[in-house]
Amino acid sequence: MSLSFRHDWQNHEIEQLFQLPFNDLLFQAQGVHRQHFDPNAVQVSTLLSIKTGACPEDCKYCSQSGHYNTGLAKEKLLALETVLTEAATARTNGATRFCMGAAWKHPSARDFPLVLAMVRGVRELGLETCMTLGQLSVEQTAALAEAGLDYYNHNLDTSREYYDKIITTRHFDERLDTLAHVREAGIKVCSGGIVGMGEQARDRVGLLRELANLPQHPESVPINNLVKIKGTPLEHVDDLDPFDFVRMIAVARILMPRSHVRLSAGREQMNDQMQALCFFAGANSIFYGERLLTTANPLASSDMQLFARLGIHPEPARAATAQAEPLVPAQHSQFHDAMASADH
Ligand code: SAM
Ligand code: DTB
Ligand code: SF4
Repeated sequence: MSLSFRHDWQNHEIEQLFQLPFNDLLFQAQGVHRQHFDPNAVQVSTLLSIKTGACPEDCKYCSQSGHYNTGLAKEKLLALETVLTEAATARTNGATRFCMGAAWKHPSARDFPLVLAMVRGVRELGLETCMTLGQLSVEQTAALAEAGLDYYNHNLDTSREYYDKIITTRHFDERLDTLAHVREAGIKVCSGGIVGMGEQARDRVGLLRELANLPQHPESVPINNLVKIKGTPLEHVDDLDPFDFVRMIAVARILMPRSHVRLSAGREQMNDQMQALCFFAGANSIFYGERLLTTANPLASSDMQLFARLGIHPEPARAATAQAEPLVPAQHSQFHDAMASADH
């Protein structure tokens, strides 16, 4: 899809984009955005943690790592029925994609059949499916594709150089291997990272260069602003300048013109003006619903009001799930009903 775009970005070129005057950068990003997307449409996904906590990985930002005492209640893999009930609610509320996340290094052979059943069940509801389960083997990736998984989320998180300051239990190249398996199996790729983890500007450049220079751009690029979790090593890290977060979105938009750039974790800590700037910089996807995986996200009703105030409408689901039951027509979802009655 994005093969006609550049995949040979050099660090100095990306640095030059970051160093543009803010208004020049946003003008350029908005221009690119308008060439490829409806500038007033934002894709909405809802997240569910299907298996929470006690993760063997030591990601320094994460509430779910078993290496830190974050006070999080652990949960076993959810039952199929629970997941399908949550997915049906998300659909009624207007989400078009349902993303399921598990705190695993990789899925076990014991749990995998249930995971596949979740993909099939959510797809049958007419939602696009996304999973994030950690590292995958070629066989597991093929089975997920066969079950009809639309997207796999696997973030590079930060630059290659900063990676081992954040995670020591897995390696950057292993992340790239899983992304290659996902691509080869024909599943769409969702991959991005986190900023505000004490990284340098060059690490933000490096992360975006790695993503943009993949053989094909990820269809979805989540940009997370660190949600600081008590008990993790990053609990007291300095805040990123909010303008640098907006710059990150804008540069991602310019480097990956046809990807959905997701304004991901951290919206709960942003005001409406900041979110509006991110949309102007080219963000065109959000997580919608009151929870991310383990932390709070803005209330669905606040997002509906924000969309209405900005004249933004939710993007309809793509034809990817065409064989499945059709989505609730957009104008019949609660999202649209509420937007129609929100003050402009
Ligand atoms: N365990 C799987 C993995 O790490 O690939 C999937 C779930 S993991 C929670 C998904 C992504 O959420 C991480 O790669 C990271 O980018 C993001 N994330 C996790 N905790 C976060 C936090 N406190 N703030 C911002 N983003 C976070
Ligand atoms: C992504 O890039 N961000 C989401 C999703 N992919 C799985 C997760 C954000 C997690 C934020 C912290 C939490 O709620 O635990
Ligand atoms: Fe585990 Fe994923 Fe959290 Fe890392 S980010 S500790 S792999 S749940």
